[in-house]
Amino acid sequence: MANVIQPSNHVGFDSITHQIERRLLKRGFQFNIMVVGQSGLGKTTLVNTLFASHLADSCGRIDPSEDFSRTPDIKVVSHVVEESGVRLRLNIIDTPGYGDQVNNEKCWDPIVKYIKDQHSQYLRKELTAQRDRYLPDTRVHCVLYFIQPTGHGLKPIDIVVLKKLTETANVVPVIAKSDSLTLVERERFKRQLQEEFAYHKLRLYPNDSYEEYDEDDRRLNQQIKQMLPFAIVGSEKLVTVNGKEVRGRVHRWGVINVEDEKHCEFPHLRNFLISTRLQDLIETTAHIHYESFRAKQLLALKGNSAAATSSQAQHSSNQAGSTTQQQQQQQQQQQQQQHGVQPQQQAAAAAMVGASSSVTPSRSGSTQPYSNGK
Ligand SMILES: Nc1nc2c(ncn2[C@@H]2O[C@H](COP(=O)(O)OP(=O)(O)OP(=O)(O)O)[C@@H](O)[C@H]2O)c(=O)[nH]1
Ligand SMILES: [Mg+2]
Repeated sequence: MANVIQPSNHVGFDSITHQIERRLLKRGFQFNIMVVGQSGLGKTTLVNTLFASHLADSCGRIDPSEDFSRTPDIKVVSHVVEESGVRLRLNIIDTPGYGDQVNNEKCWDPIVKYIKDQHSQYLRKELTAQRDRYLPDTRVHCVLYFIQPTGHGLKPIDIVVLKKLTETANVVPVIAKSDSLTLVERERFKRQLQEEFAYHKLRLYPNDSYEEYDEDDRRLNQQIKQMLPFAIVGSEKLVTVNGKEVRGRVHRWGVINVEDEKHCEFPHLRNFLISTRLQDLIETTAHIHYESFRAKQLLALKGNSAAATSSQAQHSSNQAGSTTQQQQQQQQQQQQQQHGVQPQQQAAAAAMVGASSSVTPSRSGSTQPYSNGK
């Protein structure tokens, strides 16, 4: 490694961080977050609680005469939030709850497809000849996965959906509506879920395999893993507690203050998502999930073009083979005229020529594109 030289006078290149900061502030940041889980677990409500503003319509039924109105399709709400001059473009992807149909097979497919579609859109833009300097990023940076507060561990549908989601995105699990659990139940449920995550080998966020993580990052990741899944409570309603307006849920016996960490872990989740891991979620999406998608797609593309070239080669070799076949037949006819060979024997010989001529070129056709690509 080159020697590090300390200049004797101030040169000024230490201002590069400010220069980068100014450029980044001008450009702004993009964060895409998705909420996934079974019906009625408070996904839409949490989205609005998280960013302290009404961003999506919650679908709870207020008037009994109304129909149950649920989030019907995948809905993307875009907002720009600004704090101390930092502009954050926020895409919130609210998904319809699943799991309450008679047949729940593949009900999560549209959600997984949405995530993959964003990756393929980005890849397409990246591969165009004249691409934009900054590609619009719609890749899902974080999936908040809602677990029902049953106290009995994961349901089979949770395991299936979590497996699918963790293959394509950063997944952060949360215990929904945790106000229905006592503190002891909540802790026990959390430990049980952590054991199940390990047993089913679910690669949840944070993923230690990311090579950019140093010792400190890995230590922090261990602490985060101990806290997952966050036991949250959501509410859009403002209530007055000690003369202060807070987001909370009013019960006969008192008020749950969503913002109070003694009541629930919503403040931990918000702190984790927005204050400490926002950049890491964006970066790991690009470097782990998108990279693996990109590599798979490009290898498949290469494989397809190799197959196409090989079949083309085979086709032309077959043509060459049939020409040879015709020549052979003519020769044999001449021989027959000379030596009196039977027509059946002639046909068998022609077939053999055809077969052998089709094998040889196809071998070279399939290997060539790979060596070209190297
Ligand atoms: N007790 C309790 N109720 C909640 C909580 N969060 C939301 N709710 C209520 O649960 C009901 C459903 O909330 P939504 O946010 O519409 O649920 P959802 O998961 O978006 O539902 P779908 O779109 O149908 O999947 C509403 O009446 C909410 O007020 C919570 O943390 N605790
Ligand atoms: Mg909803």
